[in-house]
Amino acid sequence: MPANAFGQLFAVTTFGESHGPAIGCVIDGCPPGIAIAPEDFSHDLARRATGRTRHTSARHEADAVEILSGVYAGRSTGTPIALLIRNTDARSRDYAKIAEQFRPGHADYTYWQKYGIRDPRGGGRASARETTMRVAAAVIAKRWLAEKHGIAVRGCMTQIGDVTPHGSDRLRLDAAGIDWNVVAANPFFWPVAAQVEELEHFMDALRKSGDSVGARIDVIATGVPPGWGEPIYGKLDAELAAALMSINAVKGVEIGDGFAAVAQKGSAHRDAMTPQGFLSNHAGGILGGISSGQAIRCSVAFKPTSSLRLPVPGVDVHGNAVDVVTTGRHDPCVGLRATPICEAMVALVLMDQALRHRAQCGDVGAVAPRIPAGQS
Ligand code: EPS
Repeated sequence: MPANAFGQLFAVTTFGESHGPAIGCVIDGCPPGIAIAPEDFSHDLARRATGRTRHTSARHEADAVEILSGVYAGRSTGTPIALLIRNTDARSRDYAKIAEQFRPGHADYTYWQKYGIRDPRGGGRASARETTMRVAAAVIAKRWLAEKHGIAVRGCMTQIGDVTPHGSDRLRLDAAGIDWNVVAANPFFWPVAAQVEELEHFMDALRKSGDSVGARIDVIATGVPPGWGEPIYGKLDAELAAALMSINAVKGVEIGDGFAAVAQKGSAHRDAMTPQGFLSNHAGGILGGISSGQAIRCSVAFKPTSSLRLPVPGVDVHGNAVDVVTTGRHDPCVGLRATPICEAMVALVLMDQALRHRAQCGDVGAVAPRIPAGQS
């Protein structure tokens, strides 16, 4: 089965390559009546884009969205919404030298093995450029989730290399404790303002060294009502993990305490319930694959970028040993731009699950007792 589409009732298909004429998406199943204008996409697309700070790739795309269908008089009509963004700053000559080589750590080799052909320009379909359309589609999902349910999906960076936020235990990072104004005000989506200068130096030194580094992004969705998620094979956590894993360079996803749960005792991990609210949130807001009404917490691990100017032993398409050196405009930390992408994938999964819950269980309504979210 082709796999460039995901979601069942809010179904998003993306298309396009990094150096092709355009990238785009088609959203099928969008509820009618949602206000949508081209400028609504600008904020989140700019948060994700390259070329806005010296710490990301210097490629500068305008990322101007053209709405081709599905919107009339500023509102969604319920018909497929097609969005298009033209690529305007692709520099394919950067890839001439490595067009016949496989970059170690990159998808070049596996695409070649699978399809027997690949578009080497900018990594083609394997490029992080594709994530632009996920973020665009999620602008609509975020709006619907906020307006219908008061849901906020927000993320921040919680580790870069071995640097972690001062004064906060990642497992206890809760929505109430994060100053989202601080996150919005620095290019690292970092939750601690006092560390931003340290990160500037860290990134400058990294860029000069020619190397790259990994990162961790946390996403918190607040306001999700209990009941979303479809046991058994459409569990909310399973779909979140799959959606987040589908982002370029992701190597790990945790829900709630994730792998730290291995070392916990059951007496500590279970989230005590009181009529006034949950007393902790080790589960990350999901029990049995269904939202509990608590904040949904996901944590995502990004590997270091593989396109480096530092030489590495590799192989070319003819099977010869070569030294691979990648020049061009690459991100020393792809995780730096990943916060809006992770938010987007969480929002798209929630939107789809919301519509699916409404379709099957819309008549059930609110079931008593409903325990307040409590500790997020
Ligand atoms: C990318 C490599 C670079 C980045 C690109 C992602 O592409 P190019 O070599 O064409 O500049 O700039 O990111 C974007 C263009 C974007 O919009 O995210 C890669 O290999 O993934």
